[in-house]
Amino acid sequence: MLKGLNTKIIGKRLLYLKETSSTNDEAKVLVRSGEKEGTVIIAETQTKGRGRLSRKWVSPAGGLYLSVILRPYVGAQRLQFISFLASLAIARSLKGFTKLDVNLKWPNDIVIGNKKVGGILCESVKGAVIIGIGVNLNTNLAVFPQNLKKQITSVKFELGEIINPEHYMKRLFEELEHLYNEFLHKKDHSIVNEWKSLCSTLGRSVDIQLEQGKVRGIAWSMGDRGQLLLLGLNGKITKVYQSDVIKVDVTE
Ligand code: BT5
Repeated sequence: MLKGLNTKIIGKRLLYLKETSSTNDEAKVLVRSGEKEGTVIIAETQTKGRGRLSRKWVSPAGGLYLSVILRPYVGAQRLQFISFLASLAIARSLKGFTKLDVNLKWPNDIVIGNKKVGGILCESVKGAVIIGIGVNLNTNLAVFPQNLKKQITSVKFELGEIINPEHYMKRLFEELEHLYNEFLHKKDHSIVNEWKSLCSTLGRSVDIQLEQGKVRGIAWSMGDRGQLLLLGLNGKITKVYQSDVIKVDVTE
């Protein structure tokens, strides 16, 4: 139990693990056995941490790795939006807690400058949604593989000090629950507006890798489902949905 946690559901039940393959996999097992909404599974390290499309999430000690179980009872087409509210909750809580300049890279990266500090992996199982959250909180950058070191950072590195993970999690869960309630009350519009204000991708030139090939243009704005409105070289706007995206490279 987190001391002073001011939520009704999220984080009321916390399961701590020293090590696991992936907290999302643990959450899936719990969902299948009927676990209720709001339960959070946290691990100190993961041996098979996952990102989207089976990419690896490097999960050494010091980072925050957790999965939140939700049962939103909304139509399937709104489920995709949950990753936007989750990334916004991380950005809000990190900014509020550390005063660092935290931004969002479309569609689901939490960044400081142009370096990734956190990511989201949302998965649906049996009508439930599992929000997998990874944040490089007190991680030593030295332990990351060489190829990642240039593109990532940790809160500890940026702040020059360790932050208390329990205090941060309390803030995170409160922001997450607040935004989740807004989502349930169909206030997606205000979530998108705040996302846009923190989105460092907008106004930049991007190369977007889709399954069917690459699209190139300027990240113009976001639509009310979180989709990217891409201004192409031909002057036309294309809607890009996060579920179709393999990779986004900001080129300028
Ligand atoms: C993500 O995927 O960013 C989602 C990450 C979600 C991780 C959490 S941890 C708890 C829960 N349990 C899990 O198994 N997963 C979730 P994606 O957008 O596909 O980004 C993956 C890419 O991020 C990799 O290909 C690397 O380039 C980079 N990466 C890997 N580990 C990283 C780290 N610790 N910090 C920053 N970037 C990392």
